Amino acid sequence: MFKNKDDFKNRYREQCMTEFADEPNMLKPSEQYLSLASLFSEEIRKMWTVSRNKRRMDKKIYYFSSEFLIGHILTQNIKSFKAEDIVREGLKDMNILLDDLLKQEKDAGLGNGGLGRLAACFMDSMTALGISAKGHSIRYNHGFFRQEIKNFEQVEAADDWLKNGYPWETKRPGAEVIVRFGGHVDIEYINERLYFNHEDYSAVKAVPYDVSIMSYDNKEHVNSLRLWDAEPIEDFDFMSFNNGDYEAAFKSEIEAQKLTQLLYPADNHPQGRKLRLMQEYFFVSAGINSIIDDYVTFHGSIDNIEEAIAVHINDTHPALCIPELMRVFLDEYDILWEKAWEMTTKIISYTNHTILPEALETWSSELVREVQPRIYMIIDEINRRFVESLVDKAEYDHTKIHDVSIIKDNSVHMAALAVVGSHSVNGVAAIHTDILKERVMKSYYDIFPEKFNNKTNGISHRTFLLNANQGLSDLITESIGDKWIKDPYELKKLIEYKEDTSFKEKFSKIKYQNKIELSKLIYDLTSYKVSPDSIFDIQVKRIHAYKRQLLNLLGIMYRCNQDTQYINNMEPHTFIFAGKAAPSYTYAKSIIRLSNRLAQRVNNDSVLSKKIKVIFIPNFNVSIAQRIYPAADISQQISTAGMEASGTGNMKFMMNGAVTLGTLDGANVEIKELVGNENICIFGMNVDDIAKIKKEGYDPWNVMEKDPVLRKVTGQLKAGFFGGGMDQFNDIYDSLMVYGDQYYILQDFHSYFNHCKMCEDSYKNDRDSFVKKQIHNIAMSGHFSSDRTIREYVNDIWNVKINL
Ligand code: 26Q
Repeated sequence: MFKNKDDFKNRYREQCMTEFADEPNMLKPSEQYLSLASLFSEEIRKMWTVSRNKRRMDKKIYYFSSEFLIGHILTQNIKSFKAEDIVREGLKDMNILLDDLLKQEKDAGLGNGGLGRLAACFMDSMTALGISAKGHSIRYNHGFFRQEIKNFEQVEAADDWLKNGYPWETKRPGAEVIVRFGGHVDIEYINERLYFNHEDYSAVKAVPYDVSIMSYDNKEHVNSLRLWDAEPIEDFDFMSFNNGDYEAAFKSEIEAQKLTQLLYPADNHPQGRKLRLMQEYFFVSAGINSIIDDYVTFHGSIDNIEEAIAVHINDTHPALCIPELMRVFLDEYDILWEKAWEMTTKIISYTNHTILPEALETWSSELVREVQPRIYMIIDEINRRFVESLVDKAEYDHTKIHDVSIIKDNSVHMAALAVVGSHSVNGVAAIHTDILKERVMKSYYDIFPEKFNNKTNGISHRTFLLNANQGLSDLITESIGDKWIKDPYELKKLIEYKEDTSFKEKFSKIKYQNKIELSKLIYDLTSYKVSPDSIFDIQVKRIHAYKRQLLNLLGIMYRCNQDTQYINNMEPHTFIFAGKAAPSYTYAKSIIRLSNRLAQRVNNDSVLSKKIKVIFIPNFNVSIAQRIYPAADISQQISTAGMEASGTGNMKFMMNGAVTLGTLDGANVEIKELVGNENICIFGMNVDDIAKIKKEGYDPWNVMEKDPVLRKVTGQLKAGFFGGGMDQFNDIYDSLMVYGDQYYILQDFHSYFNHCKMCEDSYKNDRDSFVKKQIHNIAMSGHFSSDRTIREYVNDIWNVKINL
């Protein structure tokens, strides 16, 4: 991209002049960043066109997801061009530090957590593997909220990521699409055919913004993420403007803008809001129509489209892709139902991310009809035909048919629609897929066993190892070469370094240095000082009852209630938490308050603070995550067995050399199988134990009353051990002692605590064996690269060839 350092300097200077009319060193850091980003962005645009033209005939993967948590991308883009050294040195000559500029980039926080970040990792891997892929989502004007901690509580602030412009997007007004809402459908019968006319609808203009996606050292291949924004259709109403009705002139604009204004901040606990359903239909309809338009323009007709594209839906949020494809085939291309259905199911595949009953999406039939009546009609007809296909089968009585219906009790069940309307249904970890087949989706599995398959999640090892942990990446490359960047299974070669003293020393030094860096960040963000000589024991993820941050907190409180001798014998231990609570989830917010209160209590106690520190890092996001994983010794993955579909944080920690302390849940099960029992710390009940105890009945009081310390700890939740008065954690206390401890926190407590001790002791007494475990985890982590996951999707579901 740049011939040499001077070439870079000239072009950067020029860019600064064009963007901000001043010399680089006269600009503010945010302006220096924007100039650098624009310089790369322009270069990428050139590659984009080349890449597109080269791959015109490829089968295309369209990945529909209501969330893409891409975070920041400048680092990645610089690396794609292998330009890091030139840029760093060139900027230095101008008295500018590259690292300062990198910090200026705002995270594109267009996602809640796991599901959204998975979509971003998949884009990275598809690009690295040379697959022609396009993501479709929403250009939320406000991404996931910024979390501040004030007076121990979470306070939400709006995320303004677009305020200074986003240099990585390209607006494409030429590709805009009209999306229709509301109205009613008139049916006409002409020449023995039915025609459906959608009348009195309101229309919104969907305008795409394409974000370029590049991957490491593969600048030949640029994919894109198409983010849809909503604009009013009517041109600016000059009449009312001139007549002085200023507000009316902007009204339609205000209405359209509402659609893409915000990302709903609830994961695994959606509320059935009309605007949310409209968002889903908005990006689905815009995306599907733009895909079909492109296809027909290029091929001259709609024929064989089902061979040339794959549309993947990331959970049920984009499940309206199914009726929308049907609508276009039937109403716009006059294709008969049977053929249209065959084409649709061949195109669509679906991933399920949850078994929590409260997280499964359902919408009231009235609402769906109100938002898009033609779409409702099509879902109704899909359901009618599906039910009809079962009626003749002897084993399907009324109850069974009702059980599997897409529409029942006046609501539309999106997971049912997704299963019936796709050719592939996958879970995200082996145990999760088994639970889908055996329990949650058993009645569909009985009907369509051939559709069900597992695709264990993965993470981009480029984002979470290469870019996040420079020290460790350099050590790995120095030891086994750099092939692991393209083939992560190469990491296995590190196994033999477990016996290499010099490697182990270097590894420990790097881990220590990463802990120093994280300590600095913690000091900046919380004003607490922590020691890099202590164990860094970390649980970072969304705050949710089933993830059991409370188990971790009770463990800390349990230690605090031991005698002085116990405390003095402890290995210094820093417990680190981070994660956001959905703004309406009061229990989760109480957990955040408890963490911060406990931090204040412990960190300021003259005895306890010598051995224990508790930290809550505010505003967990991709950038902060990349600084946390590299510094971890222990990774806590302690959900109630059967409830975490997969987890991906567990993989990010493992890849950076942390030992997992976890339950047999989600992908922990597969981590255990890979690294072996001696390199992981597994505790607590498994899925079968939970089923058994559920059946037999469980009384948390029995556990609590047998253990005086635990009794004291639960008492402290009520009596205010933390300052801030009594009763502030009543909801937490009640969840355990009044509402029957649904997540079996007390039942698992002793097993948890003993295993914490074992981890701690192995760190304290046999550091060499602990370091070996860490290295072993890194060596086996290649399997959890999303490159592996994408290869499986490609071979088993999408049926495309990899171009590398
Ligand atoms: C749905 C409707 C209305 C509003 C919001 C939502 C909504 C939004 C986000 C529902 C769920 C989500 C996110 C779910 C999620 O992140 N699930 C996680 O997915 C990961 C990737 O597969 C898994 O590793 C995690 O186990 C799973 O919890």
